[in-house]
Amino acid sequence: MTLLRSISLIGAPTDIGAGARGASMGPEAMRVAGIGEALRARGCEVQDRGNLAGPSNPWQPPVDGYRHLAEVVAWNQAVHEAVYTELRDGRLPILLGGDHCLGLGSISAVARHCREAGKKLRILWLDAHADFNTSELTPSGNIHGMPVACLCGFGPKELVEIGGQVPAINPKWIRQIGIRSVDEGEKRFVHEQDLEVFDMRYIDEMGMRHAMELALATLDANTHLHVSFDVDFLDPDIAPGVGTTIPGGPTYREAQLCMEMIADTGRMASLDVMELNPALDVRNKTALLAVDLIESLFGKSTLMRK
Ligand code: HAR
Ligand code: MN
Ligand code: MN
Ligand code: MN
Repeated sequence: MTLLRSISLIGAPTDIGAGARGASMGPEAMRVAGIGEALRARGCEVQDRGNLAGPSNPWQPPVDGYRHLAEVVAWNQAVHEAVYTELRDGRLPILLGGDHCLGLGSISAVARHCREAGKKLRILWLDAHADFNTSELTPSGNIHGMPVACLCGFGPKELVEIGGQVPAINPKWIRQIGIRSVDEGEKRFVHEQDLEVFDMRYIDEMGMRHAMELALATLDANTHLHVSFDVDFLDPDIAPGVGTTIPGGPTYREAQLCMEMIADTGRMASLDVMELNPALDVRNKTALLAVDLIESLFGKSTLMRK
């Protein structure tokens, strides 16, 4: 197991791309839930870089299919630089969101790092949503529903160009897990671009184990595995603290297995923890659950098996 053990926590306190206010409080809720201490207890060296700064949320309606585009660009530029710097220094960045529009800044930085380091990139997108909308397809204009499309080159110039190279990634590098809410036009686009999706129907029929075996099948020793964990991936019964709850998500055990199988690969080299909304949580339980699952991502249960 060659897990990177030098970790940098990066807070991105904004809900600029979301349809509900409150994900801006996510980074602090994760700290209060003990993310730093939990990782140190796993033997990691942890630096908390504090919070990035960016524009406040003006709470305006969409313009030409995008809400808050200029502010989303500014936040993503800050995230891109911060994540890129940590990777360049050989560290494992954990981005504490913040809404999922910031996956664009984070993953474009990871892609840039992989290009320079000659690494193969695989992205696990754990989410109830495909986040594959464009300004024509979106029902809301909320950019947290668009980061995957932007990474694949479909979006406004200012966003798709953040990592330097357009597109930042190839759709073939992505595996989506837990998907159960996709808009009509978005669905067609997911098929058109041939995203590899293990939706809840697949997980119901084949089980989390089989889904993850396939999702992780093409990793090799030269692979950088990025995990983008949208907390709304989890069933709302166990994780109510998100802005867009969708019933029928993975149970506690299914989510643990998913994280454990990722840990077993030893290839995870960067992580986003997104969409946690403390304003909608109950006594910080969703943040505590996220910390518990992140411990598994860093191998907490491995000693029990081997
Ligand atoms: N698909 C819907 C939209 O585009 C909802 C997107 C919600 N996205 C997140 N992140 N919460 O996954 O508006
Ligand atoms: Mn590296
Ligand atoms: Mn998402
Ligand atoms: Mn989501």
